[in-house]
Amino acid sequence: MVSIEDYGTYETAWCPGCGNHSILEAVKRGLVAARLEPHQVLFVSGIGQAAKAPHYLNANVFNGLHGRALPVATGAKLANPELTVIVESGDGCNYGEGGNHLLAAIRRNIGVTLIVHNNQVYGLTKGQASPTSQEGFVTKAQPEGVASAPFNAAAVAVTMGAGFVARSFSGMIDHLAGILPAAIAHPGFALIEVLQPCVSFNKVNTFAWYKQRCYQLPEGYDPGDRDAAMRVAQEWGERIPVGIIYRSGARLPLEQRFAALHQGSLLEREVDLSTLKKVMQRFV
Ligand SMILES: Cc1ncc(C[n+]2csc(CCOP(=O)(O)OP(=O)(O)O)c2C)c(N)n1
Ligand code: SF4
Ligand SMILES: [Mg+2]
Repeated sequence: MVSIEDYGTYETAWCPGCGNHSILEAVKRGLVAARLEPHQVLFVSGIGQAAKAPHYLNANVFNGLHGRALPVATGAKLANPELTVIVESGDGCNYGEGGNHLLAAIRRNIGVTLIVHNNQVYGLTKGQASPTSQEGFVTKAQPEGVASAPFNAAAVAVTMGAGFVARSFSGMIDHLAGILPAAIAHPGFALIEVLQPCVSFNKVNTFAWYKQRCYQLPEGYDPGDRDAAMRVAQEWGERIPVGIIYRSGARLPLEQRFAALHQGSLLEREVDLSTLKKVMQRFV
């Protein structure tokens, strides 16, 4: 039986007090709760402090380019649908440079779980504004304060009909560990946004700032009610809801839509080199 030790313990390069430490712990606990062995899981990440998280896990890892984790994860899932594919990266990586890939993943409904560490800043590159930085947030690169309105991923995901949309907070390890197995079990694209402090470069949205605001969705909340989910997803400010905001199994995942893939995974197929050569000849 899988245990938390199977996922290893490694020295990290994160600042003491960074929310990433708790997220890493919650992810390990969530994988164990999902009864997944390390060899059954592939983590794909981009570049950033959050994107280092899979480096500290004993599982399969592909570390791609900044903003480009989702296309790699999509390819991996199509080639081997048996694999549990998880993308883990930051708000800059997934909502900025990789923003269009996020929209494509939702539209395609690829069976990948996306964990976004949202610290509302670019941590690795030392504190520039990210797409989720709040208006007026002052940085060395934005000395007059951020002029753009922040990106609300949960609201966008619900609007676009993503089948699993959740939010958690690095200060709630059990909460996040509880959501992860549900996201992994969801057939199709699942988004978990995790709010986290960056103690070095975000002195506004601190641990206390999130702790004061984050509240768990009440017992009777129905994540199947899309209108309610639209309202909840847009709530941000003095109160920030955490939990499974929206869940719907209405759409088939991308990896189940192609007739060619019904004959077994690409991974298991023989490579027919003679046919491949004939195809290549046409381009000579
Ligand atoms: C194509 C490309 N553009 C920009 C960068 C520089 N870069 C690396 S990490 C990063 C931002 C990281 O922010 P985020 O994704 O929020 O992660 P965090 O460090 O906050 O966890 C940027 C802009 C890069 N490495 N590659
Ligand atoms: S700079 Fe911020 S995000 Fe990076 S390790 Fe330090 S606290 Fe965490
Ligand atoms: Mg960030």
